[in-house]
Amino acid sequence: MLETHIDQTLTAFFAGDRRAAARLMTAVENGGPAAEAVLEALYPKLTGAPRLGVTGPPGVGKSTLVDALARHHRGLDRRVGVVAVDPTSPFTGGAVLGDRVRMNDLATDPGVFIRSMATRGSLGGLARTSKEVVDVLEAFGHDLLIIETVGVGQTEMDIAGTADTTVVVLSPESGDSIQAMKAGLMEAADVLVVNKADRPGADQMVRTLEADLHMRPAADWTPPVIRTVASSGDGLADLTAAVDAHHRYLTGSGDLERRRHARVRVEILAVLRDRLWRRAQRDLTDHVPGWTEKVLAGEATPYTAARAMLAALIDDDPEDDE
Ligand SMILES: Nc1nc2c(ncn2[C@@H]2O[C@H](COP(=O)(O)OP(=O)(O)O)[C@@H](O)[C@H]2O)c(=O)[nH]1
Ligand SMILES: [Mg+2]
Repeated sequence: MLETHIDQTLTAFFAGDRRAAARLMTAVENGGPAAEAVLEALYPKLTGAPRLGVTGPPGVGKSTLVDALARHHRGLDRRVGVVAVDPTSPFTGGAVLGDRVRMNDLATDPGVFIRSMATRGSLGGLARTSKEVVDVLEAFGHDLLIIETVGVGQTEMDIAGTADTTVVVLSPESGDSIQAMKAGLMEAADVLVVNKADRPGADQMVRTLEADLHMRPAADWTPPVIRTVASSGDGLADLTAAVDAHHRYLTGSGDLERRRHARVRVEILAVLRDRLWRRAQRDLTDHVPGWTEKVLAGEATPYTAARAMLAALIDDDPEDDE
């Protein structure tokens, strides 16, 4: 996006134009200098609105639950922004469709903004820029941000780093299939949900989870286990109450501030890493073949080569950075 376009789009965005919001999210997803310009302009407009992460294995009803939560908060006249991170389709490289098509009534509600993102090849989890996309939604004036991700492997930790409160969703059917990821999921959970409570096995699942929680060392916050039927809205009020209670706990204990502190720290390091990497790619690529020859000829090691290139990069005038 060109600079003049960025300025025009930002003006439209601050006037509440949804298409401008979508364009800014695309710019942010594409990364590079345009993304940085957008995020820098938005940063002062961040409100600190609560961020709710919803994660868990595929098929447990996360999207249905997120829809139901969004409707619930709309009923309280809150504006809701949703980022749904979907596994990348091997065929299109895009977010799996179908998921968002369901949200018909929400899609036409100006108080709700739903953005789907692909995971870009990583195994489920947060797309690298999803935090920045949430920033755009927050600066747009949403009162609540919800991030839905498929929980596999490292994701839970990612989402815990992005959200204030992480809701881990399971269903009676997830039983055995979740054993492998259960430890990670449970560790990330601030609130546990057994969705599809209309299905057999829900009570057993709740008991198992509660027993697992009792095995954990005592902590100031023990995740409550909530039963929901996302498709009918049963348990939604309990879930909202649990999330609110967790938010009060976070505020009262100082944890919210600590989490946000950690988030900014990670953010600074990520920006630094991106900038260093961009400069390295711009300024060092030409030197790599020469060093490769030297290493192969026994005149250098990969370590002396990297050290020399890094020293050259740092000695360069930082003013020529774009
Ligand atoms: N019986 C029942 N089905 C549900 C419930 N919640 C979601 N589903 C269904 O489960 C399937 C997967 O739901 P979805 O929200 O796409 O799951 P996700 O992959 O975790 O996002 C869909 O067919 C939903 O209609 C529930 O509480 N009870
Ligand atoms: Mg889903």
